This record gives sequence, structure tokens and C-alpha cells, in this order.
Amino acid sequence: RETRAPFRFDYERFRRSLRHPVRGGRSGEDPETRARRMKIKEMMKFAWDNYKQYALGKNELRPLSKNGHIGNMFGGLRGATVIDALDTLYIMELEEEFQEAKQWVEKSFDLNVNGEASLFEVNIRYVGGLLATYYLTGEEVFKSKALELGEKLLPAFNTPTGIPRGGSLFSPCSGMSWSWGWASAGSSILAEFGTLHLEFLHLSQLSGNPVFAEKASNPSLAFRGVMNIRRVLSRVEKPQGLYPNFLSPVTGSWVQHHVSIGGLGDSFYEYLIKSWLMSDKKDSEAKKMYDDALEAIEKHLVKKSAGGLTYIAEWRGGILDHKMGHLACFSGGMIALGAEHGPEERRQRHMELAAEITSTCHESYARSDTKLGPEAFRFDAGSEATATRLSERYYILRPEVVESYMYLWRLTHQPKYRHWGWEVVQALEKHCRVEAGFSGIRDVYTTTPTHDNMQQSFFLAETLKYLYLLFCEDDVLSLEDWVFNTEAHPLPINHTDFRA
Ligand code: DMJ
Repeated sequence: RETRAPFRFDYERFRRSLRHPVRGGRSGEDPETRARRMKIKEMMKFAWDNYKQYALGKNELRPLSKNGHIGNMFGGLRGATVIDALDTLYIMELEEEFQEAKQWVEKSFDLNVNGEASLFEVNIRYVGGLLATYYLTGEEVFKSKALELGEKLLPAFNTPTGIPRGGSLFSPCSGMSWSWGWASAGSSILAEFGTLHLEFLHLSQLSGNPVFAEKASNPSLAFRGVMNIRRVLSRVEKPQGLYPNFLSPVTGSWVQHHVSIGGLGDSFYEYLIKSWLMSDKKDSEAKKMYDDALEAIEKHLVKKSAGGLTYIAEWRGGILDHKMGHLACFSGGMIALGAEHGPEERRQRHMELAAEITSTCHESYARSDTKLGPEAFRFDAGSEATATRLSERYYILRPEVVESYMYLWRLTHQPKYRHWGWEVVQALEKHCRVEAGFSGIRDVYTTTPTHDNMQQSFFLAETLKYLYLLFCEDDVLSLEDWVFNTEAHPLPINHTDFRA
């Protein structure tokens, strides 16, 4: 055990450093915007109430069979929907419901569990959700649970390179790590080991313990924190400047050359630009890595379809796959957020690219019968922004498209983004709302879709939160104070110019 001086995070000082209040109504707004926001709040209450009634303590609600789902992603941890919903309930001022969720955390959230958990999923949903709720409310229980859970994840970093494996084996007394064999044949996934930085830096800041960010000072502890991941990535050669999706945690070299800004790659890029923003623009290494990666993506992956739609293709050993996943649609928002801070020529180019990608993602919704978008859409064999394979026609309540609408709205104030967001609200109500919650659908191209009987926890964490923020004033969870982790949990920017 390391012995360290007692440490106390000064929460009051942190709250004084914020430039804007975090929530609350504003006077003088137009009644239609308010009514739309209230409708989204009602959807959140409906999603939560049904989860509470039929599945409290399970990971997700099954809204057709009216029971709970546990799954195998969280290694014995329970209550994924509670933790993912906490900050959304708080922001929407659903006070009673927030207290219900908090009470579950205090009384029933058990961290002494057995099982194999995904490091990535536990980090973005549980650690991110707990940290955000602590920063918003100052309630110690959220901080202590986040820190306790963070420590349980550290064994995953115990590899020859310090690049964490995909999973952690929870057990009350020992920690081990493993890789999702079925997904990556023993290699680590870029979007998984590249999506830890924001949360782990906050774990170090809140605990006063550098182990999450940097190597432990006690040499008997083998863990190297998230800063080491960058070091490994900067050494390895990148084909055409691109980052492939699979890396060996043993040798530190790429395992195969598949590049994607959608699934397997996505949030790695997101965390680079957000690390820079969260550091109050001090982390220039992250900014440079982001700029270089985006330049390579622009050069090799950004394409225009015959019908004039801009999209980001996938790359397999030099050959392009003209496909965009729903997951890749977060990139409109990310590129807009990053564009804000560059020189004028680059800013304009990136804002245009962000708007074009977001518009393409909107087309993938507009061209379906339900007005919801498929899991993946293609630009080949005469198809434009539509799914061509039966297996890619489903919609599981994902947030990425409304996430981009929210950023583009905040950064441009063009009314179309609110219109498009409202179209999604109406489609969700029409096709996904069932008697006991919201459900994904199996085919967006039929107006009598079959439901998948699953209310994903990210629907409460992200989809409804981003929709709500789209109809809020800009100073509610202002982009000047907060960055959203990849599960839409807000983490504060470390304002370095603040004087108490
Ligand atoms: C969420 O858990 C996160 O947004 C993650 O980055 C990607 N997948 C889901 C939502 O689609």
C-alpha cells in the first residue's frame, strides 16, 4: 500500500470556478421551445418510472415483457440504468426521481461483486455517471463510489505495455484482467483503451492519487495510468497517419489495419479533443494528436457520394468500405467542437465538414419510413444513406445523431437542428414508446416495426439528455464549463485562470 498525505478535494472552490449555473429555467424564452423541452422531460420521467417499477436494480428495462435485463457487460455490477440516469434526472429537475436513484446508490449499489466486466463500459457509464453526479451535486456518496470502482479497474492496466486489456475481473479480494476474446482475439480496441483519459484524470484529481493518470510512485505497483497510453501510441507507426482499431497490449503494435471513425475507433478521437478542452486548452499533445488524426481522416476517408452527400468511409488495409455506422454520426458534433478553436480557414472548413456530415446523418433518418436511422448506411450499388443489408436496419435508441444536432445547434444556432431534433422526438414517440417504456426497433424501414424489448441505459444518459439540451439555453451545462464524456456525462473543465 502507498502511504500518502490525507487529501480533500475542495468542492466549494470548484463550484465557484464555474462560469454558469448548471441548470434552471431562463426568463423570456419562447413558449414552443419550453413546451418541447417539457415534452422531453416527460419522456425521461416515463422511461425512469417504468424502469423503477419493473427493473430497478437490474441493468436495463425490458419494456415489453416488463422485467429487467442483466447482460454480461458489467461483470456483476447492477443498476446501469440508475447510474446512467442520475445526472439527466438532476439536470431536468426531476427531483423526486433523482432522490429515488440516489437512494438506490446509497442502499443497494454493491461494488463487491464477482464477474467479468468491460473496462470501457464500466468506465464510461458507471465511473462517468458517478463522477458527473458528484460534480453536479457535491454529494460525497457519488465520489466515494467512483473512486472505489476506479481502483477496481486498475488491474486491467497490468500488461507488458501498460495498454489495458478490454476487461477487468471483479472479485472481492483480487484483481485480474482479460481481453474480450470474441471481439478482438486478445488485442485491445482503440475506442476502449482510448476512452479512459477524461474519467481517469478526474479520479486522480478527486483522490489526490496519481495512479489513475500516471505510474504509481511505489514501484511494487505495476500499473501505469492513462498518460502512458499516449506514449505507446506516439511510438507506433501509423499507416498514412491513421490509427487502426486493434493493438496488441503485449507488443504495442497494431494487430490489423482496419480504421473507423465509427465503432471500435470512435471515442478515441473524441477523447483527444475533449482532453485538450478539459485541460483548459493546456494539453497540447492531445490537440496535436487530434489535429493530425483528423487531417489523415480528411485526406483518406472523407468522401462525397454521387448525390452530393459527404460521409466518412471505413478503411481496411488501404481499401475503402463506403459505409457509415450510426455510431460514426457523433463525429459531426466532435468536428464542430474542435473547429471552434482553430485558425479561421481551418475553422470554416471543419465547420462545413461537421455540418455536411450531420446533414448526411439526418438524411439516413429522413430516408427511412419511421424517420429513425439504421445501425449502418451505405453509399454503394446505387444506395445513398440507406441500409442495404437486413442485419443493419435496426435502431436501438442510439444518441449519436441527436448528439451532433445539439453541438451544431449550440455552435451555429441554425433552427434546422432544433427542427431535426423535434422530428426525432416525434418518431420516438410514434415507433419506440410502448406501454412500459421505450424500446428499440428491428427495422426502421417499416411503419409497423417489431420492438426489440430493450430500453438501453444510454437512452436515458445520452439520447434524452442531448434532446433536452437542444431545447435549453446555452448556459445550461455550458460548453465553457463542461465536456461530456462519451456517455454524455458532464465532466468539468479545469479552469486554470480561476482565482478563489
Ligand atoms: C454509448 O454507450 C456511448 O455513446 C459509446 O461511446 C458508444 N455506444 C453507446 C451509444 O450508442
